Amino acid sequence: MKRIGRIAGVAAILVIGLAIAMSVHIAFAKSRGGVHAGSVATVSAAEVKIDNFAFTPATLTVKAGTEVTWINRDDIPHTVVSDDQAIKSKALDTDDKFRFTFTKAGTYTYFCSLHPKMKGKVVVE
Ligand SMILES: [Cu+2]
Repeated sequence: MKRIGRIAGVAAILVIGLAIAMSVHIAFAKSRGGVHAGSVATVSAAEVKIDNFAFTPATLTVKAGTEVTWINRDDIPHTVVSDDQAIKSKALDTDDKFRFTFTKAGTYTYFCSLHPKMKGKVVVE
């Protein structure tokens, strides 16, 4: 429980930090006469849930530049490892997240190294 409390604390600090950074950025952009095209990067995001020994959605289709977050909603650890090992998470405990930004189009198949029957796919357009 102690460890979970510490992780939650760190996560809260990160979220608060991000919120401050974003509001500062927006305030700065406004002070310059509004947000013009290109001043704020368009970041798209997608999420894959890990639950009951499965990745959901099993096939995720995103645009290049998308940050994908895997979140483990299972009560046992899982990993996210691409077939070519280029993407490799640590063991994710319950509610742990793993993020990867896909910059190149292609089909990325992955699995859980702890339970190799768990497979998923990200299609980057
Ligand atoms: Cu697993």
